[in-house]
Amino acid sequence: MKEYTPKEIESKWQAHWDKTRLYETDEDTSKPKYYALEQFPYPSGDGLHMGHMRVYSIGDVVARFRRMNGYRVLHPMGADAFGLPAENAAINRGVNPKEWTLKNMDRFVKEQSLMGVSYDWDRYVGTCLPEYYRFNQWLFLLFYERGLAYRKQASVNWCPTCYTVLANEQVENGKCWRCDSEVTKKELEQWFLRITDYAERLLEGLDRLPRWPEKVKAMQRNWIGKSEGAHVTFAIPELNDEPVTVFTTRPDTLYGVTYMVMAPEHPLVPRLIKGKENEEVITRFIEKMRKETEIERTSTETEKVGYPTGAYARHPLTGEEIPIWVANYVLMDYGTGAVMGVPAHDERDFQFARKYHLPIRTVIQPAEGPLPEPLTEAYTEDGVLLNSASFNGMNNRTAIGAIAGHLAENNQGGPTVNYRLRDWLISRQRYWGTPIPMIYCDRCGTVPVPKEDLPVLLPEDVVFDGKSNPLTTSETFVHTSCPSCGGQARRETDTMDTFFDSSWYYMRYTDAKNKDMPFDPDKVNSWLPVDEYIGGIEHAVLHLLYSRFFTKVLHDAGMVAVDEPFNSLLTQGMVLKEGFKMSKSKGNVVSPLEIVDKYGADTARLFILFAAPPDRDLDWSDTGVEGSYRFLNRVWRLIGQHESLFGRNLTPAPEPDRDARELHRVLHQTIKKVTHEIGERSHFNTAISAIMELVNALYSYPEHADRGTLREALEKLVILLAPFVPHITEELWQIMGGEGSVHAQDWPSFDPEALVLNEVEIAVQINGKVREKLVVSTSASREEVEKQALAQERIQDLVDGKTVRKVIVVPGKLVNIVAK
Ligand code: ANZ
Ligand code: ZN
Repeated sequence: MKEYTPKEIESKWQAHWDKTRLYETDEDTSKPKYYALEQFPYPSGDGLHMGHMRVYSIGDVVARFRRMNGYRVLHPMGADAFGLPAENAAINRGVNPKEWTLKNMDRFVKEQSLMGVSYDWDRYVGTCLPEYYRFNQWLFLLFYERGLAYRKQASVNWCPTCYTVLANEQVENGKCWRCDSEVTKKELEQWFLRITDYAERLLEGLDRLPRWPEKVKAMQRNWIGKSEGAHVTFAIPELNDEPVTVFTTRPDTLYGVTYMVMAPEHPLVPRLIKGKENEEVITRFIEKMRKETEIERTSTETEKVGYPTGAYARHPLTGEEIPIWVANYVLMDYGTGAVMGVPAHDERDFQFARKYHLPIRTVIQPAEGPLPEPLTEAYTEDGVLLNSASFNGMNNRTAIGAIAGHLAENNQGGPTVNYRLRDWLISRQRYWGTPIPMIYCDRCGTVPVPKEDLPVLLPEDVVFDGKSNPLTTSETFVHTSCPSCGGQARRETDTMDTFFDSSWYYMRYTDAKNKDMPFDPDKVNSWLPVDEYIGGIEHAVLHLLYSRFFTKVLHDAGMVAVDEPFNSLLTQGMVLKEGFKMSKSKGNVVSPLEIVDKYGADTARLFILFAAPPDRDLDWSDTGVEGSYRFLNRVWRLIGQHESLFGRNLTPAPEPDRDARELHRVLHQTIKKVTHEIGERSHFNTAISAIMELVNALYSYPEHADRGTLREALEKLVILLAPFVPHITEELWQIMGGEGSVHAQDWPSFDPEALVLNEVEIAVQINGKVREKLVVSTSASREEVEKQALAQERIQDLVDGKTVRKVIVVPGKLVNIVAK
């Protein structure tokens, strides 16, 4: 047989698969469905990196394995193609963002194809294409109709370098997630999606996802940040008893409240300070606070700063009047923007009270006895109530419910739940995104673009100066007519956060060419939920939370039957080189294409899958790559050695010899292991090592043993390897005279009986001396074993002329014949 030439083989089969449409999605609904999905890439200017190669290799094994197991499989690919880099290329190098992106998308498709991944390219989705983004607009209008999209003036996170607004999720330690610039605050009219309406359902749904990593679920729970507590309403006597409500997780400490603190931006503050001593100071303080980020204000290193407003609030239970302060550490957009100060039992309040000489009143003490007076630190543990009127002596945990209940009965508040989750700010002042389909008319106000007028196309007559939103520079775009009154009107110039695009692309794949709707509900329901979603841990909060939110909204709108999109989630580990993440800055990048060029895609895939389980980090190793290449050559030669077996009709012997029976056992043990490791555990590395052992067994199979059994094992070997290394196996399958494509074969099933070790070699002794070896069935009775032993020619010769006095059988070990 000729030599193994991966380059030749791989391009040949890739072209052939394309031509025969081998990976077209099977729509035969009599089969069970399987949706295998890898996160689609952002088509950067650099092409595929090793991380991409790893995800696609994993996804491809999953998809191929399921197809061979009789599933109809959806395995699509696309490009997450809107976003800043295209626009920055436009600003810095004067290139057209659309051309730049389309070129990169093309490059990604080519490079993904070189890996031999089994995508159905007919369902390709590019989010920057009008045929896709028109449905972003369609969905935005659906959210708007359902009261889930709204516009409000908001103090927003602003990146002065990217010149755009960032969602809270995109601010990391006070810095822009993209460019690392210090994020500032800015007041703007912005579009939001009301994700907070879904906070509870987003939380509850996590409990129904047993096949998600615990770590990811914990990150989402933390982000949603549910906190159970109470609202407490105080009255402000000088404002005619106007109510002001605080949120607390500790209503049990209510009798220990000695002051109240409001966020500087709280709407009541200007009225409270009017004409008072601190009016000017506080007004300046408010201005300053508006510019600071949440992180700056709440960091533990930030000094707590406050001012008394000069106004008072009446305590709902004691009637006592307590001073109202403003301070930096109270945030306007958490809870109600106002808190009750309990210095005796809250660390932060204790510091604040010490600094500003506010009274400290103990209302909880340990069961063992009183706390020191004055307190030296806040007592934050559990205990029993004191100084709390009729609640004295009550355990504080019980008091939480009792006091909250008491407040509710008297219309002074009551139990409530608060979430850290904020509404999702989707407005971006950038060009390369989906225009928000809204129109502003002086007469009619905010008017949605009618669905039949979609898409609102991105204009091309724009200026990229890096200083303003390019959309505002297009006269043809900005000026329009009102859909309602026909008068002159202005278009919204904000575009959508690109996370909007990726929140539903996996639904679009199920009906990628639909021109009337984002997708047909029947089609989406025929495939969702995704059975295995493979991607990076960096999307644990943003993308996965937004996608879950979209699915729930579309479920409520009757467009999708499920309300959780991803049944199982596999977060792949990083690709390292010498212990460090591969990165341009570290200079340790290995290019996937170079490896493919040198060894072939099969070697690259095999190495990546063999080197580590998918959720672990993988250390790149050149010797490991060479080892994979050598293994494929070994398989190639193995088939070559036995080429003569394949031209004819050769089946296993009806009564196979012992070596054949052993090979049969090893083969079935391998089938069992590989099936389990891929199908149940996604441990592709251990599946591959099992196959390697089978190859060893095939190499040591003796020449005299049954050829039919060997041939069968070689065929099964090639089938078992097919999901990992699709090209070489297709070539070998053809050489072996296999019918059709190896990738269309049924996955081998294993015979549990074949796994049983059913023969054993025992020693035959005469008077304690080993004289012969004998293979017997493990199920043979003592009598049978004795009979067989005595029937051996050599034994008969040796006992000839003697009398057999006794025969001792030790099952599975030996037969001892006592003869005199
Ligand atoms: C009184 C109290 C007494 C509190 C005590 C705690 C301990 P989590 O668990 O994060 O929800 N708080 C409420 N709104 C706030 C805001 N806008 N800015 C800053 N702090 C705020 O925390 C809830 C607690 O954080 C609330 O319970 C409130 O302080 C404070 F011994 O009320 B607590
Ligand atoms: Zn109008």
